[in-house]
Amino acid sequence: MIRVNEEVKRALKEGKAVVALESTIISHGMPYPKNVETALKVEAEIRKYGAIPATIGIIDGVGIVGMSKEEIEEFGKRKGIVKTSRRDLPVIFARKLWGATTVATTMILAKEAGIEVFVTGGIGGVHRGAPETFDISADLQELANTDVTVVCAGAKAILDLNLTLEYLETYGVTVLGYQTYELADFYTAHSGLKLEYKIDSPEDGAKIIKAKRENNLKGGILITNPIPEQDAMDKKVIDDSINKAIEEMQKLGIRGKETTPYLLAKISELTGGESLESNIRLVLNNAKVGAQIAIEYAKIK
Ligand code: PSU
Ligand code: MN
Repeated sequence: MIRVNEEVKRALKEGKAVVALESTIISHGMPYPKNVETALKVEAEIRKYGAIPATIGIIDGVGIVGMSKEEIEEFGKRKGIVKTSRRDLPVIFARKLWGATTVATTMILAKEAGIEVFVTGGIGGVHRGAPETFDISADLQELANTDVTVVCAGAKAILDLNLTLEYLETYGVTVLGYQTYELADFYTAHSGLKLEYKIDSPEDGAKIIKAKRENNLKGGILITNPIPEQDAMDKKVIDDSINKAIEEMQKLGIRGKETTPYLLAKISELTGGESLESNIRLVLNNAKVGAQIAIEYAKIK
């Protein structure tokens, strides 16, 4: 049920660096046309460092690994694309629907295609209030089980980051701070939460990926790369907006898979678009680091 584009197929066969990208960030994470512009810029950034991008999504029930420019454009505009996590996949495949892949399903399809490194903005995690709502992103279970390295700016700040780290620890996910011991906080660099490990360079990261794979230590690796200081938001401004957005969401009774898209859009509205700009910058910054790690990994694997 997957189709890998020719360029990506060739690169994988020759052992070159390929970087997977998700499509939920396009269809549900950002408004049109910024979503498409960003997706294409991220691809260009990955190429700039010498790796091949492979944006992943599901078209008419077929998992596409390496969408064309036209397909990305369509993902940015089309209504009714289903946000697809692991539980949704069989339905999307059987009914030949369009599915936007989340971190979880992008990992599944990347693994299937043989891609190790995947770049996104922020992963899903344990939501605030999860002890009551049980809302824990399926992304975390996927990281526990699927052999892909995810480069991100931490878990989205709308979450409970402390509980997210606890969950990752319990499920044996290797978490590495990129040039820092502090967990990145999506819109800002500082969550105040300490990580066990930092990597100093892409080579350093590649060696750890290799060690995990060589020793058959099943599961994902999470590399958290903080947003550059000049692109980060003011902590107080973003925290206030997040709290307001969560309050609003509870009033409206929004739950489940709608939570994350609602909050991202609402926070952007409350910050006058500033959070969206930060989101775009942090993804581009992750693309740079992810491409470099993929290149170093391709050299030693
Ligand atoms: N990162 C972003 N924007 C997004 C997402 C991540 O910068 O929209 C998406 C990812 O696809 C992630 C999903 O898997 O949000 C998490 O959704 P949930 O909390 O429902 O699992
Ligand atoms: Mn959820």
